[in-house]
Amino acid sequence: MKQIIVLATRNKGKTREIRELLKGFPIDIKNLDDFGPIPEVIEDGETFDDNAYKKASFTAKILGYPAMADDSGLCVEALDGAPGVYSARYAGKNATDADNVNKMLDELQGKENRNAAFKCVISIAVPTGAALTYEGECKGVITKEAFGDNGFGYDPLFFYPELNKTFAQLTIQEKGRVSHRGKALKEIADEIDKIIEWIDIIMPKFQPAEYKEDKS
Ligand code: ITT
Repeated sequence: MKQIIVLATRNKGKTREIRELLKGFPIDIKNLDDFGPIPEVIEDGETFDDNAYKKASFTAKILGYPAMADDSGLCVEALDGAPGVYSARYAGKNATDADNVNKMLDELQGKENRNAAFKCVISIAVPTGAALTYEGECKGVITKEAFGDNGFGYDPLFFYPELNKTFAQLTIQEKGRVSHRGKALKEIADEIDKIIEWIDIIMPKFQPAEYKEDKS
């Protein structure tokens, strides 16, 4: 039987990439949509680690299954590392990808240094709160306009010099071979057997209460 792991994300782009890069492994990846409504996690951590752990452990605790969460973002040198953990909300609370892309282009207007890095932390947690952490990083350059239609988020602005394309001009498989998320997922794929064994040992086992006959 495959090990069930719940993917604790509402982001469709992340979901597509994680499912693609972990396909063929002995895990059954469920979505949050496979369950009823569950409370929103408060993502108020100051680091990718904090937020990835919050999302994974909260979901595991609420649903009673092991959960995997990805916290990621774009860190831009000329913006002192911003938007970082605030990447999803860079242009405001309900910002779309296009809003964020436009804000980034505005903020970098006239800036010479366009170096940036995508960072990703993936946490796998069980309901007791125990967790494993994986990380990946990818360096690139922010373009002066958007190129490409694939991917999501800031992909149309993230130029990857080694392939001479933006991430939005790569296929999901090409991006996965070099991206921050792809690197973290490669580590997970490399030790998937150990992870499944760890989950098996550490998952709380259900013990029915003993029935005691009342002899009084
Ligand atoms: P969940 O918390 O539900 O997973 P989210 O979109 O809010 O979804 P994050 O808080 O981790 O997730 O923010 C990640 C943001 O960083 C994401 O919305 C994009 O704007 C950006 N980002 C992360 N990885 C990216 C990638 O591979 N390509 C483009 N943009 C990316």
